[in-house]
Amino acid sequence: MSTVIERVRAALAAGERISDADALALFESDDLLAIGALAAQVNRRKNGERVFFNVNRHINYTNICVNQCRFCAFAREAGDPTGYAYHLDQILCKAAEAQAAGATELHLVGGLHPELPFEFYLRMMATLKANFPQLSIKAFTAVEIDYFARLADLPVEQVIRELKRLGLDSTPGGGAEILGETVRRQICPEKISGERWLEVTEKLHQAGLKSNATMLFGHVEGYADRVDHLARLRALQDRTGGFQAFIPLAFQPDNTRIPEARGPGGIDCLKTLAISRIYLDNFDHIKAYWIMLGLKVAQVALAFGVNDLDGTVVEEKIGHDAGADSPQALSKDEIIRQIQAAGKIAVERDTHYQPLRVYPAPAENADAQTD
Ligand code: V47
Repeated sequence: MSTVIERVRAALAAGERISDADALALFESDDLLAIGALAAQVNRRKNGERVFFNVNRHINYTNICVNQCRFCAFAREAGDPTGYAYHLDQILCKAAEAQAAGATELHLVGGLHPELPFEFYLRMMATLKANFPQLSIKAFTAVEIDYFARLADLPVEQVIRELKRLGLDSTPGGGAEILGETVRRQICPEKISGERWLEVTEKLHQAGLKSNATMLFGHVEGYADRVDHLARLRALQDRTGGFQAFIPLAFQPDNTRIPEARGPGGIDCLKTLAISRIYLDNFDHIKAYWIMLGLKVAQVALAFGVNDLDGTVVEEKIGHDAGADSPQALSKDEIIRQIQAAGKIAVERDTHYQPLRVYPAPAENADAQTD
């Protein structure tokens, strides 16, 4: 009988996608290096030796949230003294800093604030775009978009249309957590269902916006839940082609309400990234979000099928409130150094993965080349 590694190798050689059963068998396999080698091969065919990064800035405009997800150490209930909501000028100030630091993208997400009206988000979008037309605005998860629609009593399609008209360029992949309902009920019972997350995401794609997809792993879910999550994403991507990157998010347990979970170890992180690369044959980009993985695991992941080391980030709260021990920010030089030290070619990208600048290995890199 063939092992799963042989079956997957044969499927990949024949240009076939792997089955859910084989994805599950990969998760259950201990052969991390063989899985990694297969993922690296798939990635090399798609992306060669290039690894993308971007110069971005995260802005978490509020931590006040009507949902109290058990995995989240960032959210605060209204009235909590440690709750905050940035004024528009604070957001503009951070955007100005980002632009001055050479950022090409703003990543804006926040809690579901009970009082801010939809007009606030429209004004935020319009003002950011008017003041910083060169910055690409990646903002609002499918969960927030659904919330805005309910707040304003508008169809989701109209919410998306208005945000896009005012400057929304793409959306991040948060809020997906684990899409299956059994786990979702345990870790985030008040959040929109996995079905709804997929439905809103499909509408974003239909409106011409690209988005990402995440998966929060290493808490109460099992391997079958991860495979089910990946299967739903692969099916949606078959229909829309609207996903740019898949980002597995390693659960950080501190200050959360999942006391039984400790977060994934390095082997689980690498295996999950590698299997995602192999299974999600219709995703071009697998991103190592170093904030949650830790920089060392994120760098090693570049040999396990990953082709995006995300960005400079600058101000991260969601992972650090939950105990992430990664730095708050990375400089562009440090990201390039990490990628080059992994034997790869660092490529600064824009939001849509257009190369902006290529940094080959140091020996050939007397001067960075422009693509
Ligand atoms: O949706 C919350 C996750 C997400 C914890 O699209 C946690 O490019 C780990 O989506 N441990 C927000 N994760 C972050 C996110 C993201 C990050 C980077 C890039 C992109 C992108 C998207 O963070 C939430 C949730 O799934 N999260 N709490 C925690 N304790």
